[in-house]
Amino acid sequence: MNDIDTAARDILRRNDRGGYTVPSAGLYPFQWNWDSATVAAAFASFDVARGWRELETLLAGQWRNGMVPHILFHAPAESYFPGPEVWRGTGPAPSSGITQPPLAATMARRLFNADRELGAARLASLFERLDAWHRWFVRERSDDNGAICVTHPWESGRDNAPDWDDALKAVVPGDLGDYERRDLQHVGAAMRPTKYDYDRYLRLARRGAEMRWNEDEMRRDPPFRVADPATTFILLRAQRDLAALGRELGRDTGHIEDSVRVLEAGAETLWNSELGAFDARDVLSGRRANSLSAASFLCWYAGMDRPEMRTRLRETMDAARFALPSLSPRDARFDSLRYWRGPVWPVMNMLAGLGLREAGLGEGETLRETTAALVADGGFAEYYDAASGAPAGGKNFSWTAAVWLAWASPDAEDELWAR
Ligand code: 2M8
Repeated sequence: MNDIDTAARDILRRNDRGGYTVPSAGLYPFQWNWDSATVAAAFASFDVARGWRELETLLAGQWRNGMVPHILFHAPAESYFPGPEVWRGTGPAPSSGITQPPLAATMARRLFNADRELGAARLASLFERLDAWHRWFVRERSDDNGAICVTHPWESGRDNAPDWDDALKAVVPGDLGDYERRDLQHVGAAMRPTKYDYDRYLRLARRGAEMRWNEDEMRRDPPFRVADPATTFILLRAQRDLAALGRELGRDTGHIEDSVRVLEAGAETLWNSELGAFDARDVLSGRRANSLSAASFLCWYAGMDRPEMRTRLRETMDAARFALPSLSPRDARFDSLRYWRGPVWPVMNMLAGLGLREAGLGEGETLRETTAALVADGGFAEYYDAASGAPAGGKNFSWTAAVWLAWASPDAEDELWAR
């Protein structure tokens, strides 16, 4: 254990609200779905039971249809907008009405590897919930080809990625009345999505709330539905991991293995031959986003490989001062500071890096070293400016501390990622 490990554990303790970890005090004062799953992976190194608790708290928010919300509003907080009064989630606890990329099963596998006896006991009650969530994804978010879609940019976790720009033009914000963004009280406007984006985020949230998040109703004439490489790759990986965990528990996993094959075929349809990379596709217009992004490089994490992707990776790493930028610096829309339009995100580096390592590609180690240096120099930032490496966004950030502990630290226990 090194000094940065100690500081990272301290952040997780400080952001612990009792059974769940907030991403960052003030800026994000609730439980976020894929942040929590990342935090659970970090607990595998020093408090396995607490890691399971993180996932249990998250999955306790599951809706009857299987959806696991992207935010659970466990306790009131004034420092964030839009809160529960906008979302009006219909699950067992106050929540949003959309989900986020399903990292939980993969991170549960790391916890399981850390203590198999405890893992078997804790997983027994979570397995069905994870399975139901993954089934919900396939049922409610597949396109006709088996790729997984997002119905709100926030559902992707990559909120203002250029992947959604074209599709968002079809969302008419209408009269939203006055609303006050609270994110700008915590971080500079140049780091955040624009008002143009926020108007559309809000319209989509209000539409869902008005329809009481009834998926059948929302699917009629949807304003936004985009097949997302990151969510597709993450679900594909999560299904592989859930099947492995299910076999450990002696469960029937045939339907999960079938789903893996459908998702693989779905992911193939995200190939953009002009770009030479996996890319988002607007299901409503059929148009491609034409973005070579960090999402494209999650193919190895999903167990998929393409010679062209290896070339794109090398080109992107050559063009970037700090890898991986969330968007290729060669793209005209690249912005080194603005959130998901260029900056380096440790969580994406970890997922891409794990896949690269499993595929035997040396770039995985380069990503790990770059991430470790960014954290060592800049602290546990939400993300890092892709041009300068400067820390950006929120401070004392849980998932950055978690990525350090689970993967970037020289003392991270790599064997817990064994598959
Ligand atoms: C960011 O998203 C939230 C909305 O969900 C926001 O900006 O208000 C994203 O980076 C998302 O991926 C992340 O889970 C969340 C909390 O860290 O913040």
